[in-house]
Amino acid sequence: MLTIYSDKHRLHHGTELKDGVLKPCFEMPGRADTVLQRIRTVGLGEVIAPDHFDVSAYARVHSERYVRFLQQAWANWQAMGRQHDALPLTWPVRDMRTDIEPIHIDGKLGFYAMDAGVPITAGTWEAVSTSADLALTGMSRINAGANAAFALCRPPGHHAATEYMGGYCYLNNAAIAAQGFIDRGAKRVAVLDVDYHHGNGTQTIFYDRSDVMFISLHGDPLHSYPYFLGHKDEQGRGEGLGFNHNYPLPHGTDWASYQPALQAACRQLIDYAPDALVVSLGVDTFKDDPISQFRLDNEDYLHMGALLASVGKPTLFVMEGGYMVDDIGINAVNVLQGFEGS
Ligand code: OKP
Ligand code: ZN
Repeated sequence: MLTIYSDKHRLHHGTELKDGVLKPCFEMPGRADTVLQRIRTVGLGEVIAPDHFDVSAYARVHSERYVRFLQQAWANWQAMGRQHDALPLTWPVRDMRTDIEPIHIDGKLGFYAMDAGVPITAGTWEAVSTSADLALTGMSRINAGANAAFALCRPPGHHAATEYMGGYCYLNNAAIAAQGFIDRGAKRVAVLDVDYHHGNGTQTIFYDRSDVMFISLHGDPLHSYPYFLGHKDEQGRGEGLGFNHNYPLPHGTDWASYQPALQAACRQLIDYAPDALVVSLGVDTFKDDPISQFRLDNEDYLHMGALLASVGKPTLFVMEGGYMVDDIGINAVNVLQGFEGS
């Protein structure tokens, strides 16, 4: 399988507010390095650099003012004489106003963020725009006839919505790629999100649409981040009603209880008959993941890949989460090898 990768992910490495303490993010450069190393070890296939895309491709699913904010946030932060990572601290909850964008950078950060897990640093824009380009390059290769591709994205994207970042995510790589397929003539595209965390950003972006189906298997939001979206009764709205499917699963879910949910999701994908499938591939469902609560084991990811292949559609894999750095390479590449039937 073709992999799209860039070293530019290393430009982004920051701190997050976790358990009341500012710590290095679990989402760190070593993650992508480990996956790339595994790809080379097993000889998965060619590894290519991304093509460059215009920001207008990102603005197909994000607002223009949000993309501009991401581009300018570090400069605005630095202009205040600050040197540490830019992090939000004040949010417009419930009855506060969201119709006026603040001018002060602290106001902008809260306005465009859902949590304090999204540090903006000097290299963040370069890394996140390149990450989106990886997904777009994979999309364009599949559009040109490839059966599958793996965009080794870092930072991940599935928590980022039209106008906000969150949970290590800035630009929604999977959504940008799905929209890319539509913009090149696809009638229907499906996004299947197997990351441990609900893909709130992707769901929200396509919630009113029937041309992009979203299906997510994830830790029940009653107990797991992102807490405020991902319940079963979220099925889409208007035109999009019936084109959003959530499978919230309990703590301790292992392959025996995960497999039937994935099977059901694959049946829905087959019935929908999309022109292309985008898989938001998080492997934080692993038993030893430091921030998640499922119990999948290394070889379960081979079965996951085989099940995804049974959908029988051109498939773009987009890297999302997975924080047990020692195993992220084995687990992610097992999905790709399982998909290829090896
Ligand atoms: C990202 B992905 C607040 C952020 C809490 C939540 C984990 C984000 C997971 N400080 N972190 O879905 O793997
Ligand atoms: Zn995750």
